[in-house]
Amino acid sequence: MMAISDHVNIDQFMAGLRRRNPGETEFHQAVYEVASNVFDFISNKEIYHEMQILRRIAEPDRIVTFRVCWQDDQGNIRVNRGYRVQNSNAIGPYKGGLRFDSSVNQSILKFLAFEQTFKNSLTGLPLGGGKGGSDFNPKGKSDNEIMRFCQSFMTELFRHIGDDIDVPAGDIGVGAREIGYLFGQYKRLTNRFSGVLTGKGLEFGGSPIRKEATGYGVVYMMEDMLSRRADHIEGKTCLVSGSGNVATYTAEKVTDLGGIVVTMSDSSGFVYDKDGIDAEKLEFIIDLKVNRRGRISEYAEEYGVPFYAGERPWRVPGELVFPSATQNELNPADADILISNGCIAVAEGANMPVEQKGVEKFVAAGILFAPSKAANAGGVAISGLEMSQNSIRRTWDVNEVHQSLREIMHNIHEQCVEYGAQADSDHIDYVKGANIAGFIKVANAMIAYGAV
Ligand code: NDP
Ligand code: 2IT
Repeated sequence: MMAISDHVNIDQFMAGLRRRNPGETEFHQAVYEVASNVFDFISNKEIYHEMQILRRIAEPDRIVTFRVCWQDDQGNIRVNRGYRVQNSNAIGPYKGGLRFDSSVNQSILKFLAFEQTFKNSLTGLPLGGGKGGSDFNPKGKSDNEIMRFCQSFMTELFRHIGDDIDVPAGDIGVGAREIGYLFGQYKRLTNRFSGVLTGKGLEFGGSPIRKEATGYGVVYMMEDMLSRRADHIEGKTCLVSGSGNVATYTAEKVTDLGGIVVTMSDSSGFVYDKDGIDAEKLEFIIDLKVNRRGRISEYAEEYGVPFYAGERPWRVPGELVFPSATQNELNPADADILISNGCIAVAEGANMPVEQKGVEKFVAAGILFAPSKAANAGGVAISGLEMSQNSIRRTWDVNEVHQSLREIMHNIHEQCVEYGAQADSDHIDYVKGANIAGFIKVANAMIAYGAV
């Protein structure tokens, strides 16, 4: 057996990872963030070194890529690339969303599948980690084009998934409409009605609260962090970015709890409504984004508030910050501005929305900072409960599922507190807590399996 001092250090580990995965910057970023905590934690735990646990989690079990050929409304043949990254099924079937966005590439999906592995572990449910999607750009496509694309995508993907194998769900560009088309095609190809996808419509096996779960969960995480400091959301000015699934239900729950959401955004800019985006205005946004697939600038026209084209909301003063659009949407300079404008807490709704150096600034400033793998785990948690309901062929009551979401988020908060507690202060390092708590369960399962 190697002596501990012979093990690679984090710089050597990262150099190897970069060499094996050239150009995959998002993947490097996500692995580094976990490794920087895990290396410390395992420094005196020989078995994790001996079994090469982190090295193995950072090498996906498999990656499937495939051509997705479809016809647009003009009859043109179009070609996109489909992917499924099956990162780890150490503690359950691969589980994670599908993203349809022109930016999708292997690096982004590997980072998301890697993160998902730890996030799913934090939920306490038997869920492995995966992610998939396509560089297909849904913007401006007709309903029929979306349907044809989804059918073609599933015509290859169906070979690689299954209710006990790999269970995809939504992510950017994949919502209820796309899940309906994907599930319809899976059922047609296999003649099986199973829980192979989550986020399904309530009429065909979907779970109550799944639609709301990610956003609500993010706010519950924020509530728990604040309540540890005897503080609360009520009366606080809140900045939300994005106007999709996560952002919308984050805004809804913040408003329910008495917070004031003053910004929302999309990929073209942000709106600033100093009076607050209340429940009625949020209905407008849901209709705009889900039904009419319009631009957030239309909100500014409707309510006579400013729209800032090409900008993100981070220079608006706010106490609570919920980045809920996409990765790396908040940089270290934004973090400086937010800190100097009185921000007290950040909960990441999107996956890895804050750049690593931005995270370090928030943590160093003593800002409460809930990383995505903890804060946005409510969505996949309710996906896990959707799988349970599908397995027993029952649908649970909405209140029961909602209560479970609350408990799961509370439990995630407690795990972060346990593993993120600082020896010399009362401050919790939620980033460290989430990384270590998420790692342990996966790592111990892998040790039990031996070298596989
Ligand atoms: P949606 O597609 O519903 O919404 C995405 C939102 O983000 C839209 O407002 C979109 O604007 C905006 N956006 C997308 N890309 C960019 C960009 N490059 N710059 C600025 N804005 C952008 O996706 P979700 O709400 O589902 O996902 C948002 C984030 O949350 C992602 O990081 C996702 O991985 C994460 N997440 C999602 C979960 C879920 O259950 N859905 C669970 C956990 C995390 P536009 O309308 O212009 O495209
Ligand atoms: O990033 C995520 O956790 C999701 N997109 C949800 C995954 C899921 O399987 O519900």
